[in-house]
Amino acid sequence: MSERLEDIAIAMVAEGQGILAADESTGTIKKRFDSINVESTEDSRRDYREMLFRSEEAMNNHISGVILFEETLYQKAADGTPLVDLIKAAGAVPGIKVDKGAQDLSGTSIEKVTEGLDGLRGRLNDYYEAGARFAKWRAVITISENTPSWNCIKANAHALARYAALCQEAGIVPIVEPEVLMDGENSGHSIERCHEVTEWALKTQFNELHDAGVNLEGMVLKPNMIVPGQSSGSKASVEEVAERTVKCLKDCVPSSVPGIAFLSGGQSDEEATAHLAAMNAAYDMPWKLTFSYGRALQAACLKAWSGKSENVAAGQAAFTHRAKMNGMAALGTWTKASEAA
Ligand code: 5MM
Repeated sequence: MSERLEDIAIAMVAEGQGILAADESTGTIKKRFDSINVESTEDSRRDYREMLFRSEEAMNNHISGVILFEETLYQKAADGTPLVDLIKAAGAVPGIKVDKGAQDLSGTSIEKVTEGLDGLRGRLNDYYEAGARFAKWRAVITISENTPSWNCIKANAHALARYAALCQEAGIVPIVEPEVLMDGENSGHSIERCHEVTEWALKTQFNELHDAGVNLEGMVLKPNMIVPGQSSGSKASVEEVAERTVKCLKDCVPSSVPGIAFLSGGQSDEEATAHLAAMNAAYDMPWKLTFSYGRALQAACLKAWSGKSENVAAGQAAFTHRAKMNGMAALGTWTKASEAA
């Protein structure tokens, strides 16, 4: 495969394919495993992820890249094959989460800033050696009565831009993920408010990327969709989510960016698929629009597996189904009837 940033970015958003976000940090994977009563150990985490990466139909046909947590990048399958090699053998690009998590932003009570820039240049070189060809850094922006603040938007956009420039210097494609969260207690978190805040965050983001000299053709954007907050009590139609999301992206994202891969952010599996499908079915866009889901690709699989080796085939079938549905959504061919088929 070509080592050019632009070619890697294009491969990450290949036609009808998307990115599997399997980069749950130790605390997050523990929470996921707690929900199925499985102890989170190095081996159980390895077994679970090996099951995903050995899902041949899903990996070969619908998954273009996999975001890994650092531990997984260096882990070996039960038979000694590096997990990274399983991903490469399926024709997918291995990637790595490089941020050190969202920490409290000083001077505010609920806002966060993502840390991890110190020593990043050296870590990126190590990750490249280990086979990673793209990276991910996620910032979180919280909507509440008094937030987000300009300080939060600006600090996160600046850190994301510095991260992206360092990645490109190391030959690694940055996924830039400024996530406007859909959770949180706030009845005023309407779809209009999400639209306004996402537009603010993305416009700031692209200014910062420009200032940092980031090559837009060698990156992938990972944004949230425009949806009402979970606690708002309101529901939006699939058509409204699609229309607002496409409008917001067209207003903010330069056409030189090759692809946009959404996060699912707490939407149900089927909602995340339906929204992506509606956008691709109804709009002409200058970039590829696909998925980079964590929960919406893995929830059914995790449940079907439940930590039992005899359930590996069932877990893989569940993962394959969601990967296939989202692959169709990326092509705009998914309908509700596809789920039953
Ligand atoms: C898989 O979850 C990722 C890691 O989260 P933590 O750092 O909190 O463990 C997460 O960043 C993920 O890559 C994206 O947010 C997309 O995941 P969802 O579940 O929102 O599609």
